[in-house]
Amino acid sequence: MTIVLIVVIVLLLALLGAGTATVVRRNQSGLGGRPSGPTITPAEPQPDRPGGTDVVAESGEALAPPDGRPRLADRLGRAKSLFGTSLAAIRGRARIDDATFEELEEALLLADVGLPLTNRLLADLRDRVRSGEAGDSPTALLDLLKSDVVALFAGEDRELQVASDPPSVWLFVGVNGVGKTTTIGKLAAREGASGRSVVVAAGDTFRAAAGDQLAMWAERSGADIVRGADGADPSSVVFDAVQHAAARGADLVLADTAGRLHTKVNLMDELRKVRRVAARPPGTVTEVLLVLDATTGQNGLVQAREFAEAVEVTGVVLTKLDGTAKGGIVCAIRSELGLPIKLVGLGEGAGDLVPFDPEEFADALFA
Ligand SMILES: Nc1nc2c(ncn2[C@@H]2O[C@H](COP(=O)(O)OP(=O)(O)O)[C@@H](O)[C@H]2O)c(=O)[nH]1
Ligand SMILES: [Mg+2]
Repeated sequence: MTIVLIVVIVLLLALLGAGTATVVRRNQSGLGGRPSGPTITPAEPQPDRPGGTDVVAESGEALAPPDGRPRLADRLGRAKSLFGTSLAAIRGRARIDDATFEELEEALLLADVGLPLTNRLLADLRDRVRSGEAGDSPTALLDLLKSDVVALFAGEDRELQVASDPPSVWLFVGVNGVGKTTTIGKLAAREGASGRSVVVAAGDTFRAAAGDQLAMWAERSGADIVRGADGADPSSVVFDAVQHAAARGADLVLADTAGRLHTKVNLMDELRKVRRVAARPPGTVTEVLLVLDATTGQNGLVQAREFAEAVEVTGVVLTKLDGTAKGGIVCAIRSELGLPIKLVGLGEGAGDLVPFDPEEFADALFA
């Protein structure tokens, strides 16, 4: 009797599964001739990766080990030089007066700190100057400003969370071109190298090339990829990825999503659905990371609010900080959105993603 029941259940499960994850492929990225169901490409065994640390990026350079990661200070070239020039002028002044504050205001606005935060920072500095904290030294004034900048990020939890019961799902949201897929690729490499087994979910089924791009990153980092046909329901792809992760005991599902749909309402509805489905047991959504492009400056803040309202965003990944002269956007994001900045993108390579470190950031800008 029990055996009959088990057989019936197994048959039922097999039938249910047939509608979704139909094909399990090995050793190919699923390009060309794909059937309409989601495709799962298990990771290649990585014989050349004892310990899983020696991943080679496309450019051929080895992934930076955790202690050899790129430093914010080295990659903030443009932002540093713009802000640095303004600061040098202020430091060169003989005393603190109205003109000093005007110059500082201009420097902060130029760096994209944004008007509300600039006003707050300056008001605080004026108070502190009045109470004699800076003496009459512009350099001491800048030191106070630097400590205010660091204090902006105090108390934020920048740790990426995992559930006690795997698989954990990290969902990536944000408009087209901000760097979602690239960030997932970098993280798949990083998490894989630190010993976690990773499944990436190609949830951007709106753009034909998005799945191929993710497949390339998955292959490089040794992660499994689950993808659907172009135009497939992204939530079913993410659902299949979670099932696949659970079945093979993987720790982490990194889920890509579309950044554009026919309408914004469609997109937000879709993201809410993806989030709901990803959170079904055995999956636990522990991170919803909003990816923002630092080079879009204040415009990014408007998009950010829309995404934050639609899905419970747990943190921000700020990409392309290497490509902007306006490093102050980091401060604006923190103060306007109240979200922790968890990761920063400093380039296109697999190793170019670092945890955000406020002290290092301030040191670099105020150097
Ligand atoms: N310089 C730089 N380029 C980046 C960074 N992150 C992503 N990109 C590039 O931005 C472009 C769009 O990235 P993609 O991941 O496709 O964006 P998505 O549409 O949000 O998935 C690609 O050319 C990436 O190589 C970064 O931190 N620095
Ligand atoms: Mg993408």
